[in-house]
Amino acid sequence: MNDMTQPVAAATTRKTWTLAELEALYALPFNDLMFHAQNVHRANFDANAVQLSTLLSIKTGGCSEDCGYCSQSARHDTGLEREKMLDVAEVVATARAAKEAGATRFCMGAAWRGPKEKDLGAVTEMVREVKALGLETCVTLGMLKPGQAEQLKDAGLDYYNHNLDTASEFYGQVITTHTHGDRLDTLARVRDAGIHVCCGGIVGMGESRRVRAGLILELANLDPQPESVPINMLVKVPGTPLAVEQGGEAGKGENLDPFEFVRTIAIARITMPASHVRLSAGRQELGEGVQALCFLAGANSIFYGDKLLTTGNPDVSADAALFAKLGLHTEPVQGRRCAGH
Ligand code: SAM
Ligand code: DTB
Ligand code: SF4
Repeated sequence: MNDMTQPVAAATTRKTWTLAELEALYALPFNDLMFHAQNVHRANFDANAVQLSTLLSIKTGGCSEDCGYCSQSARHDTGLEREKMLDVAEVVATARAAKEAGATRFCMGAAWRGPKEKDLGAVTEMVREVKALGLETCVTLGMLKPGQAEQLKDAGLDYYNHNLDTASEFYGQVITTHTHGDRLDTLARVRDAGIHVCCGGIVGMGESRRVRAGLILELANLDPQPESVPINMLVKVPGTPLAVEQGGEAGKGENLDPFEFVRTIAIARITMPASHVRLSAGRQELGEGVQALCFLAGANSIFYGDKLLTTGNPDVSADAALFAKLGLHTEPVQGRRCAGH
């Protein structure tokens, strides 16, 4: 492990991490871990710049999968109405508003196990039109079949979001309708098609620290590493198994200690030095102080806009106020700082 008191060089070569190294990072005194993460962050990025992505659910609810955290599974009684896919014009209007509000990337999510061919045609049209607005494009559509990633690439897609969600050893306790291996297959298809990979996970699902370390290990050892790494804090949606099982009553389960969340961000930053680490779901619950610690730990991206997919997010004015208080600024498109600058 690096000596935390020494300056850190910008990431030029990759390293394969071990579980023992990640567990050792988790065990560091909090201040030492933060210092280490901040050193890595400053060697690779403008330390005060944050990338803004806006999310839109283009197809909500009725999903065949049984992901234990998800409001959109048809198997969970969350009160969410199944909706049909949004029109292209509605999506483009929302993307235009997101751009005007300051977002640089627009992420379109669909509650599917994977896209059917006819659905993919509509999504490729959305990608083309959103890209034409001058926004980076991202979609998250579930598992892809051979050839589908290429169709998205041809439409100009920049990023595909597909999370590992949790370490392989814990995956079966959260999701049973597809496997961790299925997720890796889709990630390989995305990579092979030349699309940037957005891949992260969720913490706060009752997993152990070892499982959290295992998730970050699996992400960091992807080769190449994902360009974007969303780290979600579980949002406990009443009616989902994970909202109930951890504490009896929905929404009343024991929450992950916020410092453990900040540690996870710091370790993602240290192990994936050139990736954008996104402070994702759960920001409303974390509050301003913990979010500030996350930025100090190396988070340099957020979901920006009043809604995530189906749940709330801090509103745009609250984020503007927080950025002003912290002296943060928005990162322009392609704002990654090159080594040596
Ligand atoms: N159906 C697609 C899939 O599963 O990849 C795309 C949409 S899915 C909602 C995208 C990601 O959102 C999930 O992989 C998960 O990491 C995150 N997510 C969903 N519900 C969440 C919740 N309640 N709390 C935190 N993160 C959540
Ligand atoms: C990701 O990692 N988090 C986003 C995005 N990728 C698609 C979704 C968060 C969803 C939170 C629960 C909801 O709003 O439904
Ligand atoms: Fe469906 Fe995705 Fe939700 Fe799983 S996370 S139930 S695949 S929408």
